[in-house]
Amino acid sequence: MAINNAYLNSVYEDLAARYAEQHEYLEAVNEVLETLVPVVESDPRLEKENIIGRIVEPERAIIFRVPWVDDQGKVQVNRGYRVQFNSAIGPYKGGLRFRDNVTLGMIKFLGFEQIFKNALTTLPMGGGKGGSDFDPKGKSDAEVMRFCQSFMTELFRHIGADTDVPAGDQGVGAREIGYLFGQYKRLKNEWTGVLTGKGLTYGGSLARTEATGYGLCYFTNAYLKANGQSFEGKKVVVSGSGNVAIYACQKATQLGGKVIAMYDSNGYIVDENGIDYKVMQVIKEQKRDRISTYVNYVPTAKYYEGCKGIWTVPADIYLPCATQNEIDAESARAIVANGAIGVFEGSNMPCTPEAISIIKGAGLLYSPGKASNAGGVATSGLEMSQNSERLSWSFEEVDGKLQGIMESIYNACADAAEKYGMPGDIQAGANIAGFLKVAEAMLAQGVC
Ligand code: NDP
Ligand code: 2IT
Repeated sequence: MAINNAYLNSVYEDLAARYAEQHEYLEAVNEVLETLVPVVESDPRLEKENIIGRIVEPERAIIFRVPWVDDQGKVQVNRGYRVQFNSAIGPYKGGLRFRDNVTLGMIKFLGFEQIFKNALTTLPMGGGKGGSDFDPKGKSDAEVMRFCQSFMTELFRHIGADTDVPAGDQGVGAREIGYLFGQYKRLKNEWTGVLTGKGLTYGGSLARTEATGYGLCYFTNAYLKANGQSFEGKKVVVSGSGNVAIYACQKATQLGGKVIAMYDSNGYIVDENGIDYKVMQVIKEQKRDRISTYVNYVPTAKYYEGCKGIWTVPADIYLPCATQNEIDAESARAIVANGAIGVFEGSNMPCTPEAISIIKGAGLLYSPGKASNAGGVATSGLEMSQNSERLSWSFEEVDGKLQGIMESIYNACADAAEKYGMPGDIQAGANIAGFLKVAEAMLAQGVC
């Protein structure tokens, strides 16, 4: 659908013609530009200085070959990416995704989202993202290590504690960050906080592992509270069973909710007694196994093959925490039919544009990932601060700061929505509040 402003529409149409195959990137750009109409109309500098035309193009995109040797002695080749999207407010910052479906267009969508998310945290971080079409699933530790060493052997020349600070995302957890950090240190002969999500023995921050899932629940709690609701006694569906999902499950439970369903890419489990995040930690973090094995630990749970059915499980609160476009129009209709209170995004862009319209159109609460999942990168920012001052803060200190940041992000989104005439629209508020900070910095820095 055309964007209701000639300038915004022409920027979008130009991108759509140029990058037709990068559909996730175009989806992410369209979603932001649609909500910026009142902002562009109220500030002529944005068009005059072509801020929109500049912000949608990455400052730099690096694509490289990643050769590595598998356990059979065969040479494998993957593609590596780092998109350094915007450095107006701080060094590029954002995760690395290792999954077989990774493309340049996917990394560009994630990097673009990261610009606004990082701005919302109030910490000085620009936007970036990277990754590879290498999937650690089913690989041995030695294969993952050789891959990570090869990946970093190229990436190291482009990053640095004050230049670009990668972290984890899908397929990149503590193990991968460890191997990447070891290789960076060896190549540079320098110990710096060049990656976040590090282990606690070498500069990692307490609460970073939990941060995205906890942050999602802190944000959701603030949003629910503003609408006279809470997690107390509510049924919750959490999609995914990785880093974000596991700690969303823990925190939602601590806040009084009951998580009754979760999935991985093969299928979903349902347990009306509440899912035990500790069992999920054992299955996913220790054994790297499939969610179907949950029923062996907890016999009251049931396993269903395939993912889509999870959205038909009746619940009050839906927390998508797996991947992009996991909620389509049909799933959104099921959520609405279930009488849900709202959908609060833990993953990046989990709802298709049609799904968002259906959810918002039915009057449900809706928060976009760039606001509600910002706790991960915010805590990465806190890890950078601790590395710079050569100190480690306690779990309580980091967790307390995280909670404060998530509440302030909710307030910033609500305030921006109100100010631009869309009260209660947290989606528009997130885009506008994130955009304004970056745009002001770009205007101040001239044409660059
Ligand atoms: P993980 O790799 O730890 O977990 C990903 C989970 O999603 C796994 O359970 C995986 O299943 C599932 N999944 C992936 N693709 C699909 C699919 N197509 N259909 C169904 N399930 C799928 O990643 P994270 O938990 O770190 O990331 C989850 C989401 O949160 C991503 O969108 C990420 O960008 C976002 N995010 C992550 C942050 C972080 O700090 N880690 C911060 C902010 C956002 P399987 O095991 O079968 O692959
Ligand atoms: O999408 C995200 O915000 C992340 N994967 C976390 C990025 C980070 O730098 O901690």
